[in-house]
Amino acid sequence: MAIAATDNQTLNLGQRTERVRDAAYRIRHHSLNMGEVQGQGYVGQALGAADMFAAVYADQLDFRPAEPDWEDRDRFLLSTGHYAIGFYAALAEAGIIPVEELETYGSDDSRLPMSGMSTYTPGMEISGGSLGHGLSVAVGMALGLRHQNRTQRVINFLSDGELDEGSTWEAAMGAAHHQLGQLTAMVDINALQADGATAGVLRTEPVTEKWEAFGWYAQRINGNDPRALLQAFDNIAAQAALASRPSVILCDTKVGRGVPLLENREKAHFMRIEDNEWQICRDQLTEGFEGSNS
Ligand SMILES: Cc1ncc(C[n+]2csc(CCOP(=O)(O)OP(=O)(O)O)c2C)c(N)n1
Ligand SMILES: [Mg+2]
Repeated sequence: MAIAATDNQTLNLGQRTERVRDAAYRIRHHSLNMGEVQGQGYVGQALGAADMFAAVYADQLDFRPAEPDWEDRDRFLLSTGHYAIGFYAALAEAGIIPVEELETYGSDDSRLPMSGMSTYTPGMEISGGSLGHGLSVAVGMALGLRHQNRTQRVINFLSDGELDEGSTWEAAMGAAHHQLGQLTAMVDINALQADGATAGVLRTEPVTEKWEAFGWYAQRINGNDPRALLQAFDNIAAQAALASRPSVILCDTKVGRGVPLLENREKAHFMRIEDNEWQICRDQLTEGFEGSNS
C-alpha cells in the first residue's frame, strides 16, 4: 500500500511512528529486491537510510503521487545519487512510481538508472551523483521559492562524506545568511565513505557544533529510530524562531540496518551479495520487523 504524508496532523506521535516503521520495512524489502537484480550495489546505504526516507515520505512531505511536478509540492533533494536504490523504493512506497517498475532498476531503457538522475525518474528533483552539490541547489531552490512568495519546504538529503566538501559548507553559510527557514538538511551519518570509515578519511567531528557555528539549528539523533526522526521534525515545526533559520537533522545510522548478515559486512560501501544470500537477507529483515512488533 502506498503511503500519504499529508494527513499526519490527524494522527498522534505513536500512530505516525508506526506508519513510518511500516513504510521503512517495505522500503528495505523493495531495496533488497532491487539489489538482487544486479547482484550487488549500494544496498547497505538503502537499508541504513530507509527510516529517513520513510519519515520524509510517510510523514513530512506534501506531494501529489500522480502529479510529481505539482507546483505547490515540497521539494526533497537527494544529493547522493548513489543512494538511488533506497530512494526509488521510497518513491514506490509514496505511489509516485509503480512498485512493479522497481525490477527494471539499472536495466537498459529503465527510468531507474543506477545513480539518480532527474531527467529519468518522476519525483527525482536533481541529479545528485556529483557529491557536495545538493545543498547548494537546495539553497538556490529555497531562495527561488521565496522570490515567488511560495512557502513550500526544501529538504536536502546528504551523506557524511559530503561534509568533506567545501561546497557543502559554502551552501550552509549561504542558507544561514539568507535566513532560509524553509530549508532542512538531513545528513546520513553512517560513519562510512568509499575509502573506508569517515573518521579515517577526514575528521569532520564535532559535526553538531560545526552546523551550529554556521548558524543552523542542529539536532543529532538516532536516524534508525522513526520516533526520534519525527520528534526532530516536530521540534523544528514548533519553534517560531526557525522561520528564519535553516535546520539540520544529523542522523546516526547503521549501514545494512535491519539485516544482520549485512550489518557487519566488510566492503560495505558497495556490496557484493551472493545469489543464495538475498533470500536470507529478506528473511532476516522480516524476522526482525515482526519480532519488534510482538
Ligand atoms: C564530487 C565527487 N567526488 C567523488 C565521488 C565518488 N564517490 C562516490 S560515493 C563516494 C563516497 C562518499 O561518501 P558517503 O556518501 O558518505 O559514502 P557511503 O556512506 O555511501 O559509503 C565517493 C567519494 C563522487 N561521486 N562525487
Ligand atoms: Mg557515508
